[in-house]
Amino acid sequence: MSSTLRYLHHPASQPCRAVQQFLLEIEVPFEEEIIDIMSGINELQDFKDSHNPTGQVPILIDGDFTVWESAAIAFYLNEKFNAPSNWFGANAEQRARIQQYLHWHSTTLRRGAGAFFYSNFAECIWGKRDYSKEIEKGHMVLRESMGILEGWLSKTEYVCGDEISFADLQGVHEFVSHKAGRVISDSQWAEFPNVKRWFDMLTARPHAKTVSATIIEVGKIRARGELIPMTRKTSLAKGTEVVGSGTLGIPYFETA
Ligand SMILES: N[C@@H](CCC(=O)N[C@@H](CS)C(=O)NCC(=O)O)C(=O)O
Repeated sequence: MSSTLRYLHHPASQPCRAVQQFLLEIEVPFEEEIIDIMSGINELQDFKDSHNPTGQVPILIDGDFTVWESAAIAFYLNEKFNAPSNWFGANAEQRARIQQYLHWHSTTLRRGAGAFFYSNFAECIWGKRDYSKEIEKGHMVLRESMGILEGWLSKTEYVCGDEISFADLQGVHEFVSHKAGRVISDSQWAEFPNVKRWFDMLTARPHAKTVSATIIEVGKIRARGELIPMTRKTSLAKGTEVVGSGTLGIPYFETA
């Protein structure tokens, strides 16, 4: 007997959007539950005990089975619903390429999210402060990552070959936030023409547009100088700070 999948997520989150788009692309029905990470409800011990010890989203619940970490969720969906082979690879080499991307992604491009978080959300949590070191760190990681992506994308249409895979979704949603938050200037984009070509191609997909609508709106609000209401006092991009122990949920500015 199959139960309805529960997908716990937040539309401002890059890995959440990647998985949500994957669910839509492979046409798997799900019930969505938005977890208000702007309030920090996800950091409550109850939430961690029942859903994810890291307190992060996305999370997938399939009956008695709960899985978190976006790449693992997508892998599970791919296996369980026998998704078309382009998404996770048709043979050992393609599967390895996609895994290679996903591991690379989580330690590089994903870390560049600090450039978005500290230029768009930090002020909403801690007020106006000097976030330049964190923003600079994010930009450094982002620039290095874009260089690697440019190399891949100069040879193939998509990051892992000539067909779209989950790697593309994982990658492109980092850039959707950067674009929404005006993180990457036109001159930076011009240095990486293949990344730009790929970004434009991926974001033209109807499901990419659906899952990105909220963050684009959030970007417009911030561009007007208005704040997004956030009642939490901790970082929601843990691990991207320069000083502090964000992974323990300790507010950076009180521990620095
Ligand atoms: N490696 C994780 C990262 C998940 C992640 O960074 N989630 C963020 C949103 S983008 C989150 O839940 N932040 C809330 C918090 O840390 O309190 C994945 O790919 O699923």
